[in-house]
Amino acid sequence: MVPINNYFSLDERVKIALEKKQAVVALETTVITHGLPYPENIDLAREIENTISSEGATPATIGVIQGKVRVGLNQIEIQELATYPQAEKVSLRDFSKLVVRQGWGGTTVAGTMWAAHQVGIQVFSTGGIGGVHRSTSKHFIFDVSTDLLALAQIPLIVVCSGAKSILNLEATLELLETLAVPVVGYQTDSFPAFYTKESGGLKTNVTAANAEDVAQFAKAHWGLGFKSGLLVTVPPPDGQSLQYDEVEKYIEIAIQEAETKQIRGQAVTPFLLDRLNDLSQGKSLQANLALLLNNARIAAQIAKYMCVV
Ligand code: PSU
Ligand code: MN
Repeated sequence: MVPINNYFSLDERVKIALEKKQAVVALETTVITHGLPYPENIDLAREIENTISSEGATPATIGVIQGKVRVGLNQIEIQELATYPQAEKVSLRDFSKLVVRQGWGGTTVAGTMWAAHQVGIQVFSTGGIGGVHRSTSKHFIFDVSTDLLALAQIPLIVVCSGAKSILNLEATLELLETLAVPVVGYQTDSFPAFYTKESGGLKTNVTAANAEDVAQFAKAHWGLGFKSGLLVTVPPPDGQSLQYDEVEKYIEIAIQEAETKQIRGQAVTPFLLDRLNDLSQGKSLQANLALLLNNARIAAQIAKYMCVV
């Protein structure tokens, strides 16, 4: 484990769990600051942590609080972060700026992976990762999430429900292949599109039978000397998947709006997520909550198997 310096603040419960080599699951906070509306985001954060605890693992929600990279935010800190007016979106290149400026921010998948790895956490649960964007401009714009770079470089198991089809999912999967990131389908070989169990025939590169199987893939991957992460994709739970056509309609509207308003850079994903929440009038939110809880439960089980030597 990397020794913690002053830039980090490690919660005592998380520290003890890591020292005792117990299961810990990292959680991101961009979903709180830039992904979901308030106050649903706060309630959800609490429920996710409870789910992980009830599986016998320790949750470690990660964010930047007044210039400190905090691993294991408590409920008060999560509330403060969710309501902090200038909370930033923190990916890999943003940490140093926030540390120096004493800023506050929600960590993206990439940011959370990196902070989790610094303290020795191996498993991370989220909803959807960033990836290769569909074009939001008539001009060519090359918008690829740092999440993919992080998956290529940081040895962590990332449990998610694929990615929202606001992205070009086929290009995202191709790039994951190029970057040599194993994409492990949880009890399926279909790559999920967040709201839907399938994504027009896109496939994972291996199927895991259960949490123990996932842990074995990770141990083998790292035991062989590879340094990349593993992406574990869990389909949204039954009864929670939305109609593909309906979601597609909303996404096309949202992308069109992003183009008209010339939304660029870091603002693209939060803009699209926000419009999707509005256009689906809460339906997408319901599905979002259900899969986040489901992914957290499975991540906790995987984390427990990672502790078995
Ligand atoms: N996709 C979602 N919900 C999210 C995100 C993506 O369905 O909340 C967030 C995650 O934190 C992810 C980030 O890491 O957006 C990706 O942003 P970008 O595309 O700017 O890298
Ligand atoms: Mn981007």
